[in-house]
Amino acid sequence: MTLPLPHPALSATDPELAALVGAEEQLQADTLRLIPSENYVSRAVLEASGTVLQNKYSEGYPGRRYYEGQQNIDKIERLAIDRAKALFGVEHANVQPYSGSPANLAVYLAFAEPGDTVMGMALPMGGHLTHGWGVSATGRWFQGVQYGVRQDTGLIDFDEVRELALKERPKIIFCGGTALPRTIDFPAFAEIARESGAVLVADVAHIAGLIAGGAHPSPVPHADVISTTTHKTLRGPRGAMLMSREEHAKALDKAVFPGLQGGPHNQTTAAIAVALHEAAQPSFRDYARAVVANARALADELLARGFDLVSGGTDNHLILMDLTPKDVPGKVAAKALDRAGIVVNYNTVPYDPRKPFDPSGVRIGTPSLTSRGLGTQHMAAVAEWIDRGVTAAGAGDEDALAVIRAEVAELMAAFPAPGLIAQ
Ligand code: DSN
Repeated sequence: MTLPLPHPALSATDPELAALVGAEEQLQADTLRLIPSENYVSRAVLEASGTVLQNKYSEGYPGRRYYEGQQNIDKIERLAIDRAKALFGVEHANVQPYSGSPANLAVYLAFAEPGDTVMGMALPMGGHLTHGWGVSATGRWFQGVQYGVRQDTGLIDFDEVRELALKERPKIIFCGGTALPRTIDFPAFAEIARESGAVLVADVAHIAGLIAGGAHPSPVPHADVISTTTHKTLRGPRGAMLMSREEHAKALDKAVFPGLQGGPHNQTTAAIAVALHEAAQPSFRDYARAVVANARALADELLARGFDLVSGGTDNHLILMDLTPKDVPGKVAAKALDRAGIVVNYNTVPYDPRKPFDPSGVRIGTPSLTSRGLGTQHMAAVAEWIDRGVTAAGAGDEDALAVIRAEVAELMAAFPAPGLIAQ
């Protein structure tokens, strides 16, 4: 099928919007998408998220709704719940959070009171806004105590985390984040949470697909609560889930609804169910392993080209590059790479002397390119393009960026993107 995909009703009703959707389809097809939190969903997931389920209000939970006409919706939500429980091996799953930030807010509502101390990784160290960072509601309404990584290794120092937890006695400890290239040691966090009397929340948004596919250790049974988005490595729609042992089920459910949200987005619930079904297939285990193999190969190729990688490499899907030695600011590099058809995001690195809106680093990852079928044999070319792109960014060489863009488009044309082809 050639792009743009046919959207006959949309094109007839709103050609302006249809053209923009078509342009985005073309962009996603032509570019090398390296943002580690993005992916390509299947056509099945896209179809499920664009159905008449959109039309239905369903406040409450299956069998306990405040609206009638739930004959099908209850079954859909139960299917999503059962599939999440089976895939991750958990006793309880709530599939209603609208996205990762609301899911994490629900955890606060379930286990803490405003003003309580909570602990998480600092945002510039690789954590997430909702883990108690100052500008977030979680840092304004709670006392956010933040841990980081060691400057010399780029790794979490568990002695420091323990010391901080025992001193501050947080109600909640978050582990996980948005720019962590290394395996998260869930047992070590669980021990600290037990010693300090905190609820341990594993925010596995980035690595949920790797966990489901057996390519990263599971937080089960170490974490009290598992929070995740569904659209990153898990390759589902934009949404989120909270999972736990049965003992926390009621508190979490009450926090999501009626505590924080109204009616669940049933079209998203359906698409989550489809994504969980896909993630339970043997081929998804191959995918998860390939994501990690590609990231490791790409990291090696970048190191060979003199790039400075935070923590020296990666164990997962993500690579954080400190471009200070290349003398090119992260934002300048990211914008130049975008012009070269390579989509990344600029990012702070631990102990970054620069500001978050103009930081030293660039964050990349392999979930999307792996979904298109690129393998370790392609990572030298990807690293080479990044290297040439960063050099061109520093030199202001637009011609060089245009050459890279053409080369990238040629390779991507040979690897059609899931969701953008007829299946
Ligand atoms: N925005 C997500 C990411 O890119 O990692 C985290 O919320």
